[in-house]
Amino acid sequence: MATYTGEQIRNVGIVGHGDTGKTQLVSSLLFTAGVGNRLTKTTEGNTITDWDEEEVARKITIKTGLAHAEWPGPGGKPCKVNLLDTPGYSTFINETKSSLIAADCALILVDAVAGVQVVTEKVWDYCTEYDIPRAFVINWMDRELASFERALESVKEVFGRSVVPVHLPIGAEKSFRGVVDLVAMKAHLYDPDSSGKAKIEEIPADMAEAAKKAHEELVEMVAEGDDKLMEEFFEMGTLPVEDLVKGLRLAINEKRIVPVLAASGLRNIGSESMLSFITELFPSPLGRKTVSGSKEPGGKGDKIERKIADGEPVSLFVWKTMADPFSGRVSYFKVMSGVVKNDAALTNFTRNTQERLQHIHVQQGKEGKEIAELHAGDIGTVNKLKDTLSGDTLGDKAAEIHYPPARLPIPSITFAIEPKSRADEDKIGTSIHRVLEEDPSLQFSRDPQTKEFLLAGSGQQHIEVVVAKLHKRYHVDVTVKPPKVPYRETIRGNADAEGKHKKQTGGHGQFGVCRIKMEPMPRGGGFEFVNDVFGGAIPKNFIPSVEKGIRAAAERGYLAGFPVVDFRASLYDGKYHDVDSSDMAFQIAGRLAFKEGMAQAKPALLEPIMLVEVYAPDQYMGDIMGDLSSRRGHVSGTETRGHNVIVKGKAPLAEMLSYANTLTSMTQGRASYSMEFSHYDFVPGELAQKIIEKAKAAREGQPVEEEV
Ligand SMILES: Nc1nc2c(ncn2[C@@H]2O[C@H](COP(=O)(O)OP(=O)(O)OP(=O)(O)O)[C@@H](O)[C@H]2O)c(=O)[nH]1
Ligand SMILES: [Mg+2]
Repeated sequence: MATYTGEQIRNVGIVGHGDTGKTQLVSSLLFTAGVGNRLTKTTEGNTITDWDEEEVARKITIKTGLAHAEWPGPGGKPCKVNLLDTPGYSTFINETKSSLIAADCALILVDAVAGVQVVTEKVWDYCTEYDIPRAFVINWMDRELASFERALESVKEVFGRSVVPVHLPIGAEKSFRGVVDLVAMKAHLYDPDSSGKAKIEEIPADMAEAAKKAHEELVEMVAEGDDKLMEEFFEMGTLPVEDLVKGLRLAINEKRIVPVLAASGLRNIGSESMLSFITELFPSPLGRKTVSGSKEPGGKGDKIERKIADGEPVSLFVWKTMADPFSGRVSYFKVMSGVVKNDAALTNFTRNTQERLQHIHVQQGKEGKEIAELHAGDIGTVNKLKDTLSGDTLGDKAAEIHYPPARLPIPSITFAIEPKSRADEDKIGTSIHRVLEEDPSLQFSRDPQTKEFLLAGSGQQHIEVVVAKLHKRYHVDVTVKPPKVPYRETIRGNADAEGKHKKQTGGHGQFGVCRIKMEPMPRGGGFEFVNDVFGGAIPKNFIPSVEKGIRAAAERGYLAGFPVVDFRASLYDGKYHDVDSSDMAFQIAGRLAFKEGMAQAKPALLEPIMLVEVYAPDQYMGDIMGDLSSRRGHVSGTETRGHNVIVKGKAPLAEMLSYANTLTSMTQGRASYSMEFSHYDFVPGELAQKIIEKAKAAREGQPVEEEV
């Protein structure tokens, strides 16, 4: 395998709404660039990037697939194009967010019929968060009713005036056969046999006028950001191609211009033009010049700006982990600085351990190919690291740095899963942790009350995929129970409570007394413990015991078994005994004080409220709004997008568990929505009572917890 230096690399995130044809486009680009000997298709389940068996079975992308191809770049020099084929379904969009960290530019795919959809806006926001230059691809141009103009209009309406075409489609629907390159002002006409190869010709006469107008618009926008080019433009009324290319490259990198291309991935039309666009106009990883990290983990300590260059100390960021039951852990990393050699010994700064990178690879979908070294900016994989997980930074021991991991929303829906047999129960812990390594947006826990296994993710489908993986890879069978709402408890008032634990058994006794004040804290405040003990009423070493007791009791809940949050407990007095006091005695005292405090402090139930965005044709607006209100929701606003409308609002999760089905039947499947955790709010009184009663009934029959 050849190695490439930073300026020869393009790391392209392929992003967009579900089913806009990302995986198919990646297949076409790879095939056109000479990878593989035929055009693979998602419908046939044989693409390079959707290689996971769940992806093949469901025909959607679940994890980001990585592949690469070589294509000539500036001056005819070979470039390595790393393609990150990301998921587009809302349920799996956290994977997109966490892998986009590795990209330095992104192609946002837009359906030529539907225009901008809910995930289009989401991935745009991710690109903004990571500061990634981007371009749009109006894809599916071969489809019936495809309209470049309409899709472009919807993109412009949402993303503003920096959006400008660099390609115009030649023909549409069945007669879509190529694109006009508005930079070189040539037509690229594609083979009808899906080879992806194009003949370069003069612009067809019937498009000459439109192409000229679009070219002028592009030239003007490029010149606008650059005084020298502006002068040249005014003098000559146009720009020479070389200057236009240079200016456009700069404008894209500075995010002043967001170009628009046209394609049909399935018919393999537009692929050569797109590959050349990527290598000629998209930035290399060096386009960012530096990456920011911190001296200490978690963004703490001094900020460090590290140059993305081969001459710098080695540092890697691990953005993804795959757990293979046979070959073990595969870590996907980006070389942030320096040159990584095969067999390098590096420090994992996040976990403070040493790792040896035996066998570094470049990835072609599922296959890893060994490589001797990878330069700053490139993306690779390595097998069998001991302690390294997604989000970790590795590097030269002498030059510690920590790169920030992706910030993912907390998983919104919790399901109880039940092992089918004793053997399944024994294996569930270890196998699920492997699955969790691959997907940091999942959470696994055990309900302290009911002892149920709880799995939280972003939707039913997310959990189903985990269940299928458990079955196929690890032969663990579980059943999924209906989703649970992660309620919380809190207090609305203050309390002043005493916890007294006194027991005399035989010679040695147990003694501890504590007095605490409890008060509510703002939402999201969690739990705070304050030590206000003066004069040694409780010895120092027992103060953490009280805190531990309160914390444990709060975790178990008071009203209905849900964790108590957003309150402060201040320990201000107590009593002890020289002989009989112990850590355990004060833990119990803490727990008793907490219980008494809860009784006084007006306990209340909290429920998660979700941010909901629905995209639909405008005729459904009334139905969607009415339905949301009937779910105790509030509509905060609506926006129009051509013939579509976005309804934004908030609704309690408890009312939204089956929303996907309702929305599909309400709109004949023409709407999409996204849902994300917003905040916790009080459950209305009557409903709260029902939940509390239900929890009580569920707990009956459970073994009674011992007092110690
Ligand atoms: N007619 C036509 N169909 C296409 C085109 N691109 C993709 N498709 C079809 O659209 C469906 C989805 O294609 P994918 O490539 O899997 O879409 P995706 O964006 O990767 O989907 P997710 O990864 O699940 O978000 C498949 O049935 C494709 O055959 C295209 O350019 N034209
Ligand atoms: Mg896909």
